[in-house]
Amino acid sequence: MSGLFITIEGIEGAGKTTLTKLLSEHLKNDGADVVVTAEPGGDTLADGIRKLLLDSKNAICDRAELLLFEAARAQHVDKVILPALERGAIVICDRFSDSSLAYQGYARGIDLETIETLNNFATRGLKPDLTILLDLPVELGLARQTARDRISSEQINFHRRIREGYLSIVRSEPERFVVIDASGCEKEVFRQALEAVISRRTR
Ligand code: Z5A
Repeated sequence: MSGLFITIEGIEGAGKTTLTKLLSEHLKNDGADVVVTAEPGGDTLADGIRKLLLDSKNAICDRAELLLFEAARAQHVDKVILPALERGAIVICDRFSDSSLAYQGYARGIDLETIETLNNFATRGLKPDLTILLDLPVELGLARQTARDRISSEQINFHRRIREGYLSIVRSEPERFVVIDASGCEKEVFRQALEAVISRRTR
C-alpha cells in the first residue's frame, strides 16, 4: 500500500476539524491526492450509525456503543480508507481507533484488550502511519464547543479520563504519535502538524 494514513485525535473542541481542513487544503494545493474523512461516518451506513450514536434521545449501553463504533469503522475502512490508500492517496481521518480506546476504554471502563481486539477486527489490522494528538485542558476544549450531543454532554470527569487515556496511549506507542499543544492559535497548531506530516512523508 503506497498511501499515507494520518489520523487526528483529541478531546472535544481540540480543533481536529479545523486542523483537518487546513492540512488538506495545503496538501491539495501542493498537488497531492488527499482524502478527508471522519469517524464515526464515511458512507451512508456509517453516517446512519453516527446519527444513532450521537442522538441524546438514545439510551445506549456501553457494549452496544462500542460495537456500533466498530461497525461504522469496519464499513469506513473497507469502503473509504483502504481504497484510497491502495490508489496512493493521503488519507486524513478525524478520529479513528484510538477514539474507541480513549472514550469506550479509559472513560467508560471497557477492558482495553477487548477494544484492541475489536479495533483490529474492524480495521483489518490497519494502523495509522502518523497520529496527531491535539492536547489541551478539558475546560478549554469544552468552552470552544458550540453544540452538545449524547457523548459530549457527559460530566467533566469523563472528559478528563479521555485526555489522560490519550496520553497513556501515546506513552505506549510514542513512535506513531506527535502531540501538539492545542491551546495555541490555529496557525501554530497547523505549522507543527504540517512539519510532522512532511517528515513522515519523506521517511
Ligand atoms: N467517539 C467515541 O466515543 N468513540 C469512537 O470510537 C469515535 C468517536 C470514533 C464524535 O463526535 C463523538 O464520538 C465524539 C467522540 C465519540 N464525542 N463527542 N462528543 P464529533 O465528531 O461530532 O465531535 P468531535 O470529534 O469531538 O468534534 P468537535 O467537538 O467538533 O471538536 P473538534 O473537531 O476537535 O474542534 P473544531 O470543530 O475544529 O473546533 C471547535 C471550535 O474551536 C471552532 O469554533 C473552532 O473555530 C475553534 N478552534 C479550533 N482550533 C482552535 C485554536 N487553535 N484556537 C482557538 N480556537 C480554535
